[in-house]
Amino acid sequence: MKLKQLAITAAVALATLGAGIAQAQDIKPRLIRFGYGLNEASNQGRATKLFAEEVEKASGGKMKIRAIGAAALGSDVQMQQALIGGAQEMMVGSTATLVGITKEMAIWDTPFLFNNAQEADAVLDGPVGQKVMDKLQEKGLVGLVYWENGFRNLTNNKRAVTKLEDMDGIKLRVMQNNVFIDSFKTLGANAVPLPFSELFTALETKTVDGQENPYNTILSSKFYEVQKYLTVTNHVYSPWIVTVSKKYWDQLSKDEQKVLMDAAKKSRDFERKDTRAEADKALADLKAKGMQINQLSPAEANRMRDQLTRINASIATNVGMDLWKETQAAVAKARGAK
Ligand code: TK8
Repeated sequence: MKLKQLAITAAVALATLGAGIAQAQDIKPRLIRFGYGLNEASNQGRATKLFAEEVEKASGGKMKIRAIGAAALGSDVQMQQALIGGAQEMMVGSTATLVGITKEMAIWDTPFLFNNAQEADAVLDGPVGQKVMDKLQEKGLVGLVYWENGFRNLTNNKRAVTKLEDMDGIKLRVMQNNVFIDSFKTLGANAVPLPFSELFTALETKTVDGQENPYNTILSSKFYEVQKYLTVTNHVYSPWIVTVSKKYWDQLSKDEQKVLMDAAKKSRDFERKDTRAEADKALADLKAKGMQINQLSPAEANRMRDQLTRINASIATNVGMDLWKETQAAVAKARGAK
């Protein structure tokens, strides 16, 4: 009798313990490390924060985003490798830095591909944008949405660039991909590929004379502290892309995947609005910070454009002629739709 009772007590205790463990596992939230390159006080940081809040809310606290900015988890390229290997779950970064992994991403680096943000939204959120994004999967990444990095503009410390010839010999940091290197070589600059995380120091120590990025980034990364001249070139529209490690994605339930996807879409809509509002007043802000800003005359803008579009043929060859044509058709459609 006594022995039987003991056995029952032990069995009950064990069962309780087991249930306790199962419950603890249920409650323990999924921790998702989400890395990005810019500061917390940037359009990238603000949208990441919103994404984190949405994920936490929609999952009832079962999924938690640990946002880590300022490239503290590494440069774009390093984080991409960590995602592929499964050592990090999520990130947002430039499509341009993905070209080494998925060559089709170079389509977005085509100079003057989009005339305005509405064309970019239509093409990126449409079938062509999806097709390029889906190419990541075979390389171990899942793309969720495109955010706006924005139209890129030129800054440097040497001289005000008012004509093509002013680019001569300027040591210009570019993103690590051949389209950017070729673009700026074509313009006469000395193009130096560098990760974004090393850029401020490179400018400060005068390892390079200049760089190109959207107004928002020139502001949030405080490039105005180390750059005197800004030339409005709008030479290319840069997207950012939110990606998930495929190894991690495949472990998630359909519901969990949907939480991430829905939150990503909300963050995209927020981010584009926020970025555009900030960009609208950024020139005045940068001027107030002491930058000397100049527009190109229409004639000089055209000369630069002519020069830059010479690399189109090589982009088309690299991404494949079919994708090139589909993209051109999608842009034409977006342009006609207005
Ligand atoms: C941030 C970069 C940045 C990009 C660059 O990690 O490298 O110049 O514009 O936004 O992805």
